[in-house]
Amino acid sequence: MSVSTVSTQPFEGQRPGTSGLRKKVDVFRKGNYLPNFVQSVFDTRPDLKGGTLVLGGDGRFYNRHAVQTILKMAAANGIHRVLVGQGGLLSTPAVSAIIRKHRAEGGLVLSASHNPGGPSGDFGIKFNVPNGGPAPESVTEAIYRRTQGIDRFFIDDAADLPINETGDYTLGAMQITVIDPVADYAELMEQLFDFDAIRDLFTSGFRMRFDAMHAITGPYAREILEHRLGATAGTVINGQPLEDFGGGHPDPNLTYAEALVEEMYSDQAPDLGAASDGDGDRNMILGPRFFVTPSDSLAVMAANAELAPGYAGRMTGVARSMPTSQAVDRVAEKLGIACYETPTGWKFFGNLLDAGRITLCGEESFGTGSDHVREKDGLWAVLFWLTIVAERRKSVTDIVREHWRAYGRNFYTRHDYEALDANQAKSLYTELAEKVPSLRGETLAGRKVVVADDFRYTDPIDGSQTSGQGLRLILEDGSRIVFRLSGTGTEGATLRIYVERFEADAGKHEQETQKALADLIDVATAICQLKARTGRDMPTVIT
Ligand code: VG1
Ligand code: CO
Repeated sequence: MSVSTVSTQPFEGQRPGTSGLRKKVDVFRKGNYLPNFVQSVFDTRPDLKGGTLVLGGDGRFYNRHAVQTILKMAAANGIHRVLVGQGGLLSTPAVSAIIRKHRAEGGLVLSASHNPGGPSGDFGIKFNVPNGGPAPESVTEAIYRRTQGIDRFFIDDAADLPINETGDYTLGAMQITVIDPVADYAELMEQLFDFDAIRDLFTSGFRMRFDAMHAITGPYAREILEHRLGATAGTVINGQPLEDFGGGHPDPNLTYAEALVEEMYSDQAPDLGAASDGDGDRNMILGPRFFVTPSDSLAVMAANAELAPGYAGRMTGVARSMPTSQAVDRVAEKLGIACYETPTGWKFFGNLLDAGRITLCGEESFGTGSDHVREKDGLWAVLFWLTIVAERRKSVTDIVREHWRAYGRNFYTRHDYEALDANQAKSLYTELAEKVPSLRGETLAGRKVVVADDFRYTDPIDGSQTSGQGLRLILEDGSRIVFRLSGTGTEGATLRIYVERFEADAGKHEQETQKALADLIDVATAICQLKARTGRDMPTVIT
């Protein structure tokens, strides 16, 4: 084998955001942009030398090229073994499961998740640590610091590796094992859920539609839902991973999962609709003409966890990201288990999961997961819902309505203003951050403001601190308005406004969400002077 040492120069802006380094494909294709970042990971993670690396991505444009480059760099950096998904494919939760099962020293996930793909879309790369989860900030910051001083990288001059068939190869002293992307993951799911019970549900005539959005979950969903669980062929739509996701935006929400939403709101709607995102860690759950908010989904799962074999009798606690609604808090209180509030991004759940403090966790952004891996997990959430339906034999809608009757309803919405001018958004946010503390004690929408701050978090396990995690206004009745700037976008800036209000009165649970929250939404947009500063008065996406 012949290893080259290639001299290089640092690029600006290689600091990972909420979830990895995400940029336009054009940026990744510039010179040594990708090798610089990968070498920075290898340089800051000495354990990888002589160790095992898991490698795969969501199949978007540039995935194949990046896999080849990383394999050759891994060999040149003395990695002992790489487990790579066939065709370079692996979902984010599968990477997490494989790192854990094979005790790997880390993994590289190639994905920009819910961001669009294709040559003019986005690409991304994320490093996961040995617990299977996204690297904590201390690690991403070390990688970032390294990118600022990098002056060389190592690469093997080999020809491209055959990754289309499973099997073992060597590249110099490094072993490459091309694995079936689905096998380990499917086996884990069989341990957590009663597949016989779900199979019976399908046999009884239960119909579902799963929209893989031409992203990574297609092969996983077909194998698990159609082959192992007996859902009828055609249950999975858009199941073929495509480099540009078929031109779509692989974000499973009411705006971008058009085909699914149209069917679920038609007279032919199946009993359950679900979708996942680019890299397979998000999920959306729908009943006929009924949308389950991700915050409610987490609460319903926690309340019904005893029905799933993998969770019965072992719920220690739950966690949610700060902007996620407080619906799950009510369940935790009733169950008498702990409930933690963390900053946005899955990396903040890692320590709590490792320490056994929590069993389930989730975010309002269509993410739910548990201690089975260290990432959120789209298909897992779907299997959890199928379990609840199979055991209770009730519709998705009835399950949620009954939940509201038992716990009260947390009306919740998120308004995203995407692709704002970056400078305008920054100045809006900076000035808002200055103004927020002064609102404490004021009256907004008829209620007194009791908390007005910028959310900061101290990790209860390792004491690490994180600040600047979102501006909060909490009113005396528990209602909340939260502002955040996205850390995953690649075009301009995205402002997210989260609004929540609790309603105990079951007679008022059927209100339309936007109406139920109208006064708080008006207050939120007025406080940040949205229209005057950005020219926008309509969100890009409402969830
Ligand atoms: C968004 C979500 C956040 C999620 C992150 C990664 O981040 O709000 O909850 O963890 O995406 O999800 P931001 O910074 O844009 O708000 V994924 O599916 O992109 O890995
Ligand atoms: Co994702």
